[in-house]
Parts: sequence; structure tokens; C-alpha cells
Amino acid sequence: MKINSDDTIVAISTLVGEAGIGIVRLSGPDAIIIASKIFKPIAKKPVKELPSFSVNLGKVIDNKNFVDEVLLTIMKSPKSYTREDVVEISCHGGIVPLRKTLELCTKNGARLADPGEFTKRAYLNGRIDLSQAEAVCDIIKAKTDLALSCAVSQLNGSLTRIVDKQKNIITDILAAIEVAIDYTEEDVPDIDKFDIIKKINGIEKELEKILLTFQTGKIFKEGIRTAIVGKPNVGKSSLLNILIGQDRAIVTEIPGTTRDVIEEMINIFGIPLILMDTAGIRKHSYDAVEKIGIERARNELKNADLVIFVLDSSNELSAEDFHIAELLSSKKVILVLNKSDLTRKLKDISSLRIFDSSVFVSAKKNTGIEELKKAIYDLFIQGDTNTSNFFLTNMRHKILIENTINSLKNVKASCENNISEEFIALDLRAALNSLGEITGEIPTEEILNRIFSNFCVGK
Ligand SMILES: Nc1nc2c(ncn2[C@@H]2O[C@H](COP(=O)(O)OP(=O)(O)OP(=O)(O)O)[C@@H](O)[C@H]2O)c(=O)[nH]1
Ligand SMILES: [Mg+2]
Repeated sequence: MKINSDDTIVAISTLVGEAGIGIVRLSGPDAIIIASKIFKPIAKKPVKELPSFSVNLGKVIDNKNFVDEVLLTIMKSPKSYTREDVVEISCHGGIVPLRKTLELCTKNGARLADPGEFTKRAYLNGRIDLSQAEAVCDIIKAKTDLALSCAVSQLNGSLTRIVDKQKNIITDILAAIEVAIDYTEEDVPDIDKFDIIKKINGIEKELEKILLTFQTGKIFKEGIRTAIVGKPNVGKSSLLNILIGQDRAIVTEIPGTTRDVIEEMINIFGIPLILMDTAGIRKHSYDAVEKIGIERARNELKNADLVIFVLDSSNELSAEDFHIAELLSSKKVILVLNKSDLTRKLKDISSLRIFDSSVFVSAKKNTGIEELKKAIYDLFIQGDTNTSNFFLTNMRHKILIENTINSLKNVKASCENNISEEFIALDLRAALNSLGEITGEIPTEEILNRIFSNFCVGK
């Protein structure tokens, strides 16, 4: 794989719309030459002579036509985001000045950057490893403070340090085994297999501990997909509206009001909750549109991490409630007993099924909502989140750690069964490779393409 790029890339690195400023970013060997062709500094100094880390006022010029007044920042290789020469042109944040400046860069030899290509170069040029590059994407996409702090800690090398520590221990074991393999039959030095097993147990314990953080880490990052379900008219849309603090979904006293799935995100105690209000589910509907809505509600149910099952506490249980309860097997379910401002008629809900928790709520009078949020939080987050300082958030990393543990289990089995050292070495190397893939030691085009295609253009 080619490491040092010989072409120069360019992209608009900020959101294109109407904003105070917008930035066109160049990176590569010709970044400064290209900038010198389109930028005239007020200071009348040649662009090539502008010092690194300087911000320079001037004009972007197209054949003597004044395009925009801008600030140009130069960051010379290797002290830049990509370790290449980087030039950032801060234009006024309108579509036209940004597009024109971008076009001028491409006319003068730059190539439009692929998604994530600046960060990919930072990785390929050794400024950050692959887990840190992935963290950059997570920082941009973070929806809550907790998601951000996980991503920032990963960018800071928290995962890299964990991986490196375990890799060093494995490398030492492998070195001892390889020495033994190199010896002739007669004078093979003794390998202490008990000691190897002990060390491997230690690594496994550490890695298992990391794996345990994944469930919470994934929730911090991606949030909890939550479907609000129940029979028609129980107050699902009212509940959505009160939770998001907006009149988003239509509420009427007519059963079967909601047809489409309405999706909104809220933040509960630092966790993103992706809420879906769905059509009231009933077994028999004669309305074609409502039928489609019910089908959609059932689909959302299947994909949800959490179901909020709403009952009308001012009415007795009906066959519809039992029908819906049957659809909820194998799901985490919180029961919401809505309309608690009215006289309670609902009895013996235990005949429905056992729920993870239940909360009395009035979506109309806004009572019980904090209790509901607390119940959701407690169901998903076990223990104090502040005492652990690392959370695994990435499925790719999780799979690679699992692969490492599997290889280590093979090593132990070989030791216990006195299998030849060559096999032990093979599994130790497999464990090292899996850990190495986390930080991208041996990158493959396929993995890189998969990772960087998730980035936005300009990062
Ligand atoms: N008294 C009382 N009425 C409520 C409460 N929540 C909702 N309602 C009323 O119940 C009726 C139905 O509310 P919706 O939120 O539309 O119910 P839904 O479950 O979304 O209904 P569908 O979309 O038809 O399935 C409306 O008249 C609401 O004003 C509550 O907590 N107390
Ligand atoms: Mg509704």
C-alpha cells in the first residue's frame, strides 16, 4: 500500500449552506503551490514564504477576478493533521464562494477528496492509528456528552494502550516459544507451560473486562432504539410529545390516528434515546392505510432495543392488550400505565407477562415522566458509569477482541494437551494479528474502505 501520497486533495470541510464562514481544505505536496495560484495575501508576501501556523488575510482570485476575501492558514508538513502540507482557506460561508474556491483548487491541480480521506492520510502517514481514526468519526457523530467522552478518550489512545499492553505480553510468550522451537531435539530448554497458561489467563481476564463494556459503550454511541407500542388511543403519541417536549405527533380521541412511524431523538441522562411512535396495534383493521401502519409498528418492534408498552390505566385490559403482549417476547419491555390522572380501572396486569419495570404516567398532566426516564436508564446502564474510564463502542473492535480470546483459548488447550510448540506459536501469532488489526498495523484496502466510507467528505 502506498503511504506517501503524491497527489493533493481538496474538499469543503464545513457544512455547505449559509454560515458565517466555510472552510476549503487542501492537503498534499502541492497544497501550497495551488494556494499560491489562487490567493493574494494583503501582506504582498509570496504564499510560499508564509510561515507555518500563520493566518493570512487576502483575496481568492480567479484570473484577476476577486472571488472572496478570506483567511488562509498554512500548516507545513509534518506538523499538520495529515502530516502533509495543509492549507485551509476560510471563505465566507455561502455556497457560491465555497464552490468557486473549491473549483479553483481543482483547476489548479487538486483532486476532490474522498470521504474521510484527510483522516485516512493522517493514519497512513502514521500520525494516528486506525482506532484513533475511527474515533475521529465518532467525535463528529457523537449525539451526547457521554458518546463524545468515549470517542475523545479513544482518540487519546485509550484503546491503543490497552491493545499494546496485551500485545507486549503475548510477544514475550511467543519469543520464548520461538527460542524453544529453534533448539535441536537434545537440548530443548524447558518451557514453563503453567506459567504461559497463567499469563494467558491474565490477558483473557483483561480482554473479557473490556468486552463487558461493549453493551454500555454501544448505547452511549448509538443510543437505545425505543418503540412506543400499544393498542389504539392509549396515549402513545401523547407520550412521545411529552418526552420530546414538542407537539410533534398528532393526538386525537379517534382510535387509529397515527399511521406512519414518527422518529425523534432525546437525551436521557447522557444517553441518546431514539423514540418511535407507532400506529396502535389491533388484530383486525379494515382500513387499508391503518393496516400498513400496523405492519410498520410490528417491524419497529422487531428492531427495537427497548419497547415502551402503553396501557390505558383508566380501562380494563382487553384482548388487544394480550395480543400485543404476546408480540413482546424476548424484548426488554417497560410498561407505561398511562392516563393515571383518571380513575383507575386496570387490574391484575401480571396476567399479561412479567415486565422489566412499570411506571404510572399521565401524558396529559405530565406526571411520571422522570420516573419513566429513570427506569429506562436503570434498565440499560448497570453500575456507575463514571468509575469505568474506558468503553468499547465499535463492533469491529469487539469482534477482533473476541477473535483474540479464541486464539488464546487454543494456546491454553495446546499447552494443557502437550501439543507441539509450533501450534502454540501459530495461535499466539493469530492473537497478535487480531489485536494488531484494531490499531490497523497491517491495513487492507477492504478494511480501510469500509471504515473511511463512513466519514463525511472534508474530514
Ligand atoms: N386523561 C388523559 N387523557 C390522555 C392521556 N394521554 C392521552 N390522552 C388522550 O387520549 C386520546 C388518545 O391519545 P393519543 O396520544 O392520540 O393516543 P395514541 O395511542 O397515539 O392513539 P393512536 O395513534 O390512535 O393509536 C387523546 O384524546 C388524548 O388527549 C392521559 O394521560 N390522560
Ligand atoms: Mg398515535
